[in-house]
Amino acid sequence: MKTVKNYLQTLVMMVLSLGLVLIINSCKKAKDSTPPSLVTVNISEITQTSAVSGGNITDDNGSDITSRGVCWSTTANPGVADSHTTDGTGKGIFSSTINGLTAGTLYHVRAYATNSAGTAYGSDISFTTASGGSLASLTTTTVSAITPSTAESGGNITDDNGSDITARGVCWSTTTNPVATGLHTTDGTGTGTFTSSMSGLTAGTVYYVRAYATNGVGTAYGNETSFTTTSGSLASLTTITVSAITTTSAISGGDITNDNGSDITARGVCWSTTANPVATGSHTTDGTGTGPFASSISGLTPGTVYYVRAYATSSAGTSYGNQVTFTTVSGPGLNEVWIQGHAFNPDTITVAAGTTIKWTNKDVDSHTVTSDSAIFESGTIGNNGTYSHQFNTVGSFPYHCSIHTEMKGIVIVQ
Ligand SMILES: [Cu+2]
Repeated sequence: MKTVKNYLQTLVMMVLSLGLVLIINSCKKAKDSTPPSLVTVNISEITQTSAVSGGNITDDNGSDITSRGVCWSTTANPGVADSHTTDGTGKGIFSSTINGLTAGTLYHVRAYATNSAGTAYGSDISFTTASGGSLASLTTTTVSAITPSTAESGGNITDDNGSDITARGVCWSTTTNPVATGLHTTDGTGTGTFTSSMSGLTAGTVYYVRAYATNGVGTAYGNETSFTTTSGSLASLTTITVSAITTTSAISGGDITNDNGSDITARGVCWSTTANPVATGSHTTDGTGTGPFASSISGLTPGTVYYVRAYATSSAGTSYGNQVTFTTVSGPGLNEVWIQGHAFNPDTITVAAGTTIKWTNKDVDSHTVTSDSAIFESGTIGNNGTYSHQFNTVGSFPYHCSIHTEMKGIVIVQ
């Protein structure tokens, strides 16, 4: 019995040991079968020859990380057989500096991590190193063809120094060292000479000019040169005699006989009830350029003397034609009714809703403005007295004088 019992005990022990070995082996195989999990860190600090990346090993999947870093290549999905860094061991985030790159070149990068199960990679990230070469070499062309508002210059790009010229021209300013982000021309691409036309200049003004050339490295400038725009002369013009005079409007205009070297940018007539009207006061705007033009003057007061001058503005300034005068027709103005000679003038007035109409009694006798349907009532209006009423409702509103009932008028509101 004892022998049998010992035999059974030994058998049980053997079975249990075998099971334990099997369990340990299976666990060990499970651990060894999975490489690490990781991602590639975005590229930063890109120069012509270097960049910074790295990785984040989120899980070693049960087996220690023995090697890690980034690998790179000019083709997709680089591996550890390609150029690579070695940046320590273990899980977590690590930074990798990539050196020895070529300027202006597309590279692919992957982080890698190695454990006993093998090497795993993060996603493929690509970037391009900074352009090679250096700023362009160029000179500024001496300024010529100077007028009060324009001038010509240009440049000669003698060398792009290894990076294509993508923009070129001249820039200018009334202060030294003009830059291409200010006033500038854009005159094509590439090396060689180019001409540039500057415009919109002010007469009799000192300007500073530099040619510029932009390549992949940045913007370079040629030597600075300066010039002074010629003094502009004011335009020569005459004022056209006033015609078609009404109570509130008239027609005039001007004739610009010579711009004297500076383009006419604004023209018209200006007017005032005092002498020597100026273009900053009441005025029309009637186009640009030389030659005759017509101007419609409106918004005038009836029976009033006005002074008119044509004006013309160029970069040299604003000049004026001869002064003419006229008197608007005496009578009721816009939205006005005169009570005159025992009659309403005009007897029919048409206005937009919301308009206030003003009656003025020009007679020695007193009158009234009395609505036929008692909507409005002025009471007695003496000599030179006035009455105003605002008409907000659309319709026809007949009225009369309650003292002289034969006097009739009508207000039509639209
Ligand atoms: Cu009356």
